[in-house]
Formats: sequence, C-alpha cells, structure tokens
Amino acid sequence: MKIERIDLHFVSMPLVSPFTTSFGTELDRQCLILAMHGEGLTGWGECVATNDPGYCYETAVTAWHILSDFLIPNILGKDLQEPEDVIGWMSSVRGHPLAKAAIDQAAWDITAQRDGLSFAQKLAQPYPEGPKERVKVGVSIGIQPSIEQTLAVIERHLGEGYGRIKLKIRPGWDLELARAARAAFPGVPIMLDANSAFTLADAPLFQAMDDLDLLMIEQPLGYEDIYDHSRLRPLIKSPLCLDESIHSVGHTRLALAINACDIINIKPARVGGWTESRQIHDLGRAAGIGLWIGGMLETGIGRSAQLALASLPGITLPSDISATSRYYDHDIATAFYLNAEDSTITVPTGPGLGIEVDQAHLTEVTLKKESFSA
Ligand code: OSB
Ligand code: MG
Repeated sequence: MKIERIDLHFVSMPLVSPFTTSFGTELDRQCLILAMHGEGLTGWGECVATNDPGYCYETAVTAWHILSDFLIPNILGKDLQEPEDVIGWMSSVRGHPLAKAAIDQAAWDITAQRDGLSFAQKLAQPYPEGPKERVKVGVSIGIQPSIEQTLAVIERHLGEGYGRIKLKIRPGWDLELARAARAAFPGVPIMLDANSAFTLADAPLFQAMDDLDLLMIEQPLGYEDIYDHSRLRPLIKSPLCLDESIHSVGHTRLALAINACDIINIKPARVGGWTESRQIHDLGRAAGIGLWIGGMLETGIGRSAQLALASLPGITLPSDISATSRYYDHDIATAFYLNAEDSTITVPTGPGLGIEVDQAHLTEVTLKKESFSA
C-alpha cells in the first residue's frame, strides 16, 4: 500500500502524579503521536521521547527534527508491503531509535489492519502457539519523598491488584528502601531499577541486597556499559537485568556472549521498534534468559503495541504496562484496565492496535501539528 500522508502531533499531557527517577522528575508527559495514512487506513505510532535527554539522548524536539526532516521524507510515497520494509528506508539515519520506533509501530499497525489481524496476531505469526490473551504486568513506582510514603504507594498498588512492584532507586535511596519494602511486604515480587546511577565500585551495596529475594536489579551501571555489568553479575545473587544498555540485536548478542545479564527488559522504542524487539525476543528466548517489556509512561496508543509484544511466547516476566489510570485521568485512546485477580491486562484483539483514538482529545493536548503528504 502506498504511504500517502503522515501527521505528526507534539503532545503534552498531565500525569496524575509526578514521576521521579535517578535522572529527573516528569510532571507532564510530552511525546509525539504519529498517524500514517494509506489506502483508507490509519496506522498509529507513539514516539516516547520526553522533554529532557535523561533516559537517553533523544527528546521530543530531536525526534520531531529527525522524523520531519529525514525519516518521514524517506518513507512518504513508498509502497509498504510488510512492516519490515521500513527498516531499510530508515537505515540512512544513524541512531535515534525512539524516532524510528514511531514509524515502525505505525507500519505494524497499518499492515495488521490490512491483513485483518490484531497487532499481536501479526507479531506472533512465526510462533505456533500464537499470542497470549492476557499478559502479566507490574507497576513502576518513582522515587517518593520518604520511605513511609513509598510503602503507602506500594500498598495502594497492591490493593489495586498489581502483583509485581518495581521501585526506582538512586545513590542514597537504595538499600534502606529495599530493606523496608521487603520487611513490609515479605511475599511480594519486588525489583529495583537504578537507571544507570551506580558504578562497579558500588558492588558491596548490591551484595548487601543478596538476602532480600529481589526479582531483579535493573540497569544498575552505565547506560552504555555492558562489560562492567558482566563483572558485577557473578558478585551478586539478585538476577541482573539490562535496560538502557541494549539498543540492538548486536548489543543483545554481546551481552549474552559475555554473560552480562540474567534478564533483558525489551523496550521497543529503545531498540528502534517491534521488528528489532522480536529479534531480541528470539535471541533471549533461545538463550533461556528472562524477558519482559519495558515502558515509558505510554498513552493507550503505545500501550496497546507494548501489550502485543508482551504476548509473545518468550516473555517470561511481568511487564511495565500499567492500566491507563496509573498515569492519566483522561487518555487519548481506549482505556486499559487491570485484571486484578491475576495482575494481567487483556491484549486487544481488534484489527491492528484494536483501539479507538479520541481525535477531539488528541487535538486538545496537541501543542503543534504538521502533515506531510507524498
Ligand atoms: O527505566 O524503565 C525505565 C519510565 C521512563 C523512563 C524509563 C523507565 C520508566 C519506567 C516506567 O520505569 C515504566 C512504565 O510504567 O511505563
Ligand atoms: Mg528501566
């Protein structure tokens, strides 16, 4: 199908509460929403780059530049057969995976609609078992003003039905927090995410967590480091998970070859989209490591595509995909609810993403819009 037009929206939406990590605080979430039009169909993509380059070097502004000046001109007017086609059309741009992932997502959505398949069904085509109907999810809790408040937030989310708790840590907000959470919630799967705030010299700190029965420690060391993680791993008992460091299939192969991790958080935006994510899934699955899908406070547009990826057979651990109400009072797409009895979310089954985009609300939260035609 010919890619006739692409609309880009620069969106800003208020979060229900501030989200603080080792690299900063978000009050409003800025992102880009991309609509790809062709043959009467519309495919949606969400670019999860935020207002600051804290998680990675991209921001919503750099992604707008890369999309509008390079990626979109390269794909407009092209004949899209399968979602993998866009990989070649985007290969002249080095890096910028978050910008690329928005196009990649829209290409999967629009071709799945054309084929009369859900995003999950299309993604799961190589696997005889097909996609899962429900996927295990957990909640990611930002840094709070005090340990007492953190325990109260954990309790609230457990009450909502979340069965896995992830706590953000940073230097000085680490061991004491983890001990308090473990003491207050003995049987609960708890994990920590450092977002690259520590160094190998902090190994004793992580060793002191050995008796806390943590589900995993996510990305303790440098955002580009793989080697030091391979040195930390044999020194600690908690399973080690990589997030920031894994940008590609190549990084995955390196991490597996040097035993740098027990688990990989596959975040589609970080690796340039769903095609690359599925290849990483296949490598991780073959190697027998733990896999789950990471999040970036997505709207329903991004969340639906995360759910599709989380439905693949090699995803073994709960994913960071929370219900709509966790971040937004009023989202721009169909709401997702937690199945409280088993801490899951049901994977959409309608064509493509299987969601309804609320165009009027999208317009309300759009700060700037541009349309590009072939
Ligand atoms: O490291 O996983 C991360 C949010 C923004 C940037 C990085 C991360 C996160 C989260 C939130 O942990 C996951 C979510 O609920 O979407
Ligand atoms: Mg992380």
